[in-house]
Amino acid sequence: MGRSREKEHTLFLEWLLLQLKNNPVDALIVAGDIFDTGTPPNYALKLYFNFLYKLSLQKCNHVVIIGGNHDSIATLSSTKQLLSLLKVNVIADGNNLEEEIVLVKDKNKLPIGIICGIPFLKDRVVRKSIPGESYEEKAKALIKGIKKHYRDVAKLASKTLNGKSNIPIIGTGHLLTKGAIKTDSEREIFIGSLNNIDSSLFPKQFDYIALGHLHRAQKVGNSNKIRYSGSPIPLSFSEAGQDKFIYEVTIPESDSEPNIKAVKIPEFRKLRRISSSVDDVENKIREIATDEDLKIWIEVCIKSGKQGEYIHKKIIDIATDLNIEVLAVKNEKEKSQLQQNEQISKTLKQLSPMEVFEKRLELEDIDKEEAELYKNGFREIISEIDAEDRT
Ligand SMILES: [Mn+2]
Repeated sequence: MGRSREKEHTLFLEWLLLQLKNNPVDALIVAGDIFDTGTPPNYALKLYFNFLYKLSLQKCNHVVIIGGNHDSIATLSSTKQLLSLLKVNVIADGNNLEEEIVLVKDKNKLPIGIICGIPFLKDRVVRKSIPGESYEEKAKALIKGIKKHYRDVAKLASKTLNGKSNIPIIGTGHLLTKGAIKTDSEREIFIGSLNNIDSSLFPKQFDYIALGHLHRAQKVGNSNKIRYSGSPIPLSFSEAGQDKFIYEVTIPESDSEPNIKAVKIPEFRKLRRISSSVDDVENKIREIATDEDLKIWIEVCIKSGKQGEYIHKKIIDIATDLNIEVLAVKNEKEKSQLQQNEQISKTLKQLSPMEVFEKRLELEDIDKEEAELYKNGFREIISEIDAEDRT
């Protein structure tokens, strides 16, 4: 929506540094999607490097950063060697298994744990292309490849420990697993039926699994020790008001379960969705008004009542007086009426590449199943492009 999130990210990183200062940990894991794009703006790079520099001055001896589907392998790798001087392990791609094994040591240099840093695994990293393979065969081979990669890393970790079973192994990865709850702002990772990857993917050797990709903090399935930490700030109005967390995980020396503490991240800027009739909208906006350092951002959905330019202007005026910024006013009624009406004329700018593709497919005389296959293929292409360098 054309707004910079620099302030919120700055405040979050300052808060995180303070948390780690007051409560030092042996290792910090950042489970991918360090940046939102392959070509991050300079302010974002500055925040990243300054954070890692400041953290290196505190007591955190290990930082593990893995690449996500939004990250460019080239961007993350370019400063990998330099960052290793600050005890930051950047694992950008899955091409080198040894690199994914990070030995965590205490202040006497004795090993106290292993972190298996598994980045977002691109198709070409885990699957050999075979000519003439069908879409389903490719998807199957991909899932097999991902599972094998996780197993191989876990095996290598066990081998590194050489029988010392009291040392915990922590896995970290960036992927979408079955049964997880999405919001509408995660860019789709779509590789075949990747949704079929369930928590059985994760090797038994792992004592805890820190996952990235989904924006909502959550457990995977019924397991307490497989978790998505979620994003530190809400990235769209679909996440408005959602609590955000970092997880502080303590793994006991005995074989017992890890101790997990969810530490709530302050809401540095409030995002709120207001759904209301025209008559009630002023009251609803007044209800959320508080004295915040950063202006509250709202999205207003008008469900009923007289609409028009005048109403939109009135909403913006009310909000401005209350130090609230209106990012969007949506007309719910109009939208549902339009959806019923087939003759929506949209400009190309309003459509996503997927929607354009779907519209084109509608012109073809093919059955639903076949159309689904084409759509899946197209999603795969989009997710590949998203993961590449974009300018
Ligand atoms: Mn992701």
